[in-house]
Amino acid sequence: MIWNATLQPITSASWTTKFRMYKLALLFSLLAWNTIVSSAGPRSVCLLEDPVHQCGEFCLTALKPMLDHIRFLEENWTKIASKQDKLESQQAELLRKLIIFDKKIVPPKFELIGSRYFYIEDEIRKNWYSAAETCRQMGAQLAVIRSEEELTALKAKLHKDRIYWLDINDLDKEGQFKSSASGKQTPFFKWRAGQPNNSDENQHCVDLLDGLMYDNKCENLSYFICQSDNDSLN
Ligand SMILES: [Ca+2]
Repeated sequence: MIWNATLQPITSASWTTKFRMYKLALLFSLLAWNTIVSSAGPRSVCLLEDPVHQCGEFCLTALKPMLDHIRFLEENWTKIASKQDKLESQQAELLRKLIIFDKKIVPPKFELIGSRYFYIEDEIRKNWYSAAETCRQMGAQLAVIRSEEELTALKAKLHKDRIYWLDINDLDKEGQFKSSASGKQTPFFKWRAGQPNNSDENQHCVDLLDGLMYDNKCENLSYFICQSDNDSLN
C-alpha cells in the first residue's frame, strides 16, 4: 500500500495517471530548457547536419527573391534605356524635319534671288539694330551673303547708290566679324579697298554699297536686306 501526502492510500489507477502527468511535466521542462539554450548562443543558429552545403542552399533560397528582384530591375532598366535611345532618335529626326520645314517657309514680300529668298527694304532707312529687329519681326534675319554668285544676283536688284545693312558686325571683338543671328564668322566678304578701317574707332556694322562692303557706324540710317532662312539653324 502506498500513501499520498494526505495519508490517503493511492490506488493503481490514480498512480498511473499521476505518473503520466510527471512524464508530461518532465517533457515540457526539457523542451523549455532546449528553447532557452537554443536562444542563448550562436551554436544553435544553424542546427543542420551538413552546414556547409545545407546553409549554402538555405542562404541561396533566402536570397533568391532579392536576386530575382535585382534581375527584374536590370531588365526594366535595359528596356527604359532602349526607349530613351529611341526617343532621342525620334527627337533628332523631328528637329531635322523642323529645320527643313522652317527653310521652306517664305515670309510675304520675299523673292527668290539666286538660290535663296530675300527681302530688300527700299522704302525706310533704319539703324543696324532696328533693321535687324525688323527682319526678326518678319520671321527672318538680316542677310548674310554666302558667295560671289549670290552677291552678283543681289547687286542686280539693288540701287547702285544706296547703302544696305547686312548681318555682319564686330561688336563683340574688334576685327572679328560675325553674324548676329548665328554667332558664327560670316562666310564671305567683299570689302571695298581700305575697308574695314573702323574709322573713329566706332564702325562695327557692315553695309553694302554698289556690290562692296564697308564697316560703318551701327547708328547710321540705311536700307537693309533680310533673308528668309535662319542661319542659327544651319
Ligand atoms: Ca569703314
